[in-house]
Amino acid sequence: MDKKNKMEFKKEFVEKLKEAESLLFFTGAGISAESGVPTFRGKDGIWNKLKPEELANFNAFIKNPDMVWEWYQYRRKIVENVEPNPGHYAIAEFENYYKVDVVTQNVDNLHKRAGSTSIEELHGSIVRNFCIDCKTYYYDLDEEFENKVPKCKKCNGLIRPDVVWFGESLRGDAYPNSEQKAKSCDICFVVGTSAIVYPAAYIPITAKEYGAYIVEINLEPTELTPHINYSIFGKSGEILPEILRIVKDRNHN
Ligand code: BJW
Ligand code: ZN
Repeated sequence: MDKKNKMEFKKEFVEKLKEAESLLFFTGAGISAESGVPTFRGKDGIWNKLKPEELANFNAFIKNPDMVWEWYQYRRKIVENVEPNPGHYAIAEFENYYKVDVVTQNVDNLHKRAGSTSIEELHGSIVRNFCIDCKTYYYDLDEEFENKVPKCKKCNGLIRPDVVWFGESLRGDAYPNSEQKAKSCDICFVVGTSAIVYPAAYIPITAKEYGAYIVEINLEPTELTPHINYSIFGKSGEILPEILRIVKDRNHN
């Protein structure tokens, strides 16, 4: 991009970037949209056609495990066949300049594949599965399980994806760890999320309560927009590399 096409950012934000030592990126499905992973809500969201209550909860799985399994296999295939985009890569590269934490609601593993090293996956990961009875973890399950839910080799229990469904608590320490990171960051970027799912959406609210400067990057306003210090509307895969460029220019000139 030549000089005259450089994006312009609010002065106050550029100053905050200069002073900051730690950045938190709170991300949602929108950051992976430019990789070709569908979002949940909005005009191109997968929940325009499919209802979350029929798929993303434990009762739906027990009622129709093969159908729910098949849906996750379909989505697993999508994420295996796409690549991280410039937004994911920019976040990873910020680690050359700041302490960086990623708190993601995504289950697609793309932050890790892009090279980020500190990642909390609030809603689990589609690359892992576990037995609902004995909790044994399973990773690469054979193609034979495309349309039929696999059974546990140890106890014959049903195997499910290790994602967090509605009504389920977030696993392990993912939430308290994320909350800790929210409390200590200087700038919290809220990227590509409708911010309507809780408790995840408390993360940027907590960051603000603890004094962070909050920057939202989204195609459109969200529930959180009234609480944001600086909203940047556009594609995260274009905006994040431009923000990184400011930091790089400053460090290299
Ligand atoms: C771009 C872009 C580009 C596009 N660039 N931007 C009433 C009030 C409050 C809470 C509740 C309530 N009733 C129930 C609850 C609790 C419930 C909840 O929050 N519900 C609300 C929806 C009302 N929460 C839960 O159940 C959670 N657990 C819980 O509360 O436990 C306690 C408990 C225990 C026991 C009993 C009861 C409670 C668990 C939530 C789990 C969410 N799981 C999912 C599915 C994961 C598995 C899977 O992948 O299938 O997580 S739901 C789905 O939504 C997924 C996402 O992580 C999550 C958030 O979605 P996200 O990422 O924001 O995506 P979208 O599509 O909504 O938005 C995309 C955005 O990107 C848009 O804004 C676009 O504009 C933007 N965009 N392209 C930049 N290129
Ligand atoms: Zn088992």
